[in-house]
Amino acid sequence: MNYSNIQTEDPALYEILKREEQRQKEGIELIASENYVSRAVLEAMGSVLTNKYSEGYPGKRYYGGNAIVDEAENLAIARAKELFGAEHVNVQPLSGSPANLAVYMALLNPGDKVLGFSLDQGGHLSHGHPLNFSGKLYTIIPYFLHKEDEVIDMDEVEAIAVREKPKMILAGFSAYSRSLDWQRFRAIADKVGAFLFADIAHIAGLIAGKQLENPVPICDVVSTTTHKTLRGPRGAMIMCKEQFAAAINKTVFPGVQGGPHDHITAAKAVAYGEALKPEFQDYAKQVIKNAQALAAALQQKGYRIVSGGTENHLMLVDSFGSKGITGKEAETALDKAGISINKNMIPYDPRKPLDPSGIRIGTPALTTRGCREADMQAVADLMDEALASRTDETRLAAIKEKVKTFSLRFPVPGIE
Ligand code: DSN
Repeated sequence: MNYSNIQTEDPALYEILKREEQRQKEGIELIASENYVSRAVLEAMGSVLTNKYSEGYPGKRYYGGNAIVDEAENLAIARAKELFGAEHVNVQPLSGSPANLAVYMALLNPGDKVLGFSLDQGGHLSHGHPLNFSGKLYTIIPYFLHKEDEVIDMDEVEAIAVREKPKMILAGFSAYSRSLDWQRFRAIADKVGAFLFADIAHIAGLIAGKQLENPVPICDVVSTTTHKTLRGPRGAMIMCKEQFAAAINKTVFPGVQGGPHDHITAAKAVAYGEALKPEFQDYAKQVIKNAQALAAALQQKGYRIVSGGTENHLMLVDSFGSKGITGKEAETALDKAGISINKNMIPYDPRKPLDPSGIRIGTPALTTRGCREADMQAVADLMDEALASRTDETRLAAIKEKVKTFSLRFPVPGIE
């Protein structure tokens, strides 16, 4: 990118930005929650809308001069509604956890019972971890995977819901490679009189791209971040049925946040516009095809993929069970080879979170760069080579050169 003003005025930061650009161009990005935004999204994030304060909502602000900001926010809202068929959208949440906090506050009182997918099996911190607001303020009842097939046990979810009578059921994940049965979640929620809240942060782009079932018409409230498969700026939004609109708006602002980040709202509008184009459906389809090709290639090399495969953009690899390589060892070795992944607990992991048995990988970023199924074989080869050479610094440095050669074949959008 042309950072000419930063180059002149802040050479220290310029040098940092250029090195990060280089890292992004030369590396293989497999972190399942990451992606590369378009140049247009970057431009919106760098726009003059960052200069504005606009607490409140379109047409009802606490600051003057917001007529134009209102148009940007309304554009983002209209596009999100079209993309997901939502009755109401709030595009102001600054990120996923604040969005989820606003949903909890809108629907629940402190102490209320919530059913959430256990973090160590694929859930998210804000779905009830004891150190998170969710676990501290609410009574979290976790549900789990079936030990044999590593798929969420919906009969168990129903049994727990009937026994515990939660006020809210939370369906969503950050490390689960199977589709969620939204209709079954709805039926269970209705049976016990609970709100149904879906967190689709990881899969929003696959839903917008019409490759996975859309839970927005099925659930009461749906939150998502906007920067993962949806390929927008770092941020979030909440979609809900009209009956919850006032409560959601009130808890986002003034409940949880002050002024929205209008430059990010503008970038959300740009990203939603991109996701409405037919090409985005091709992208979403290719993300899943690539994930399945990568899972198959790793399985051929003897790595166990949790639940036996993937139906979305990500997978968990049981590196310790398959090869005796801990998640931390794998992350360190792959990092040295220019391959970014994250260590991750696998279901029923006997090891600890900071050095678990597995790694989580995903294909949204590589797919944005134009990689296809055949390229996934090369990625699996490079990963396997790096993991096998994990104690050999010279080998890892040589593999990093191969990773660079591979990566430079695929341009990063937004970086010329
Ligand atoms: N930190 C995100 C992820 O990597 O899945 C979830 O918020």
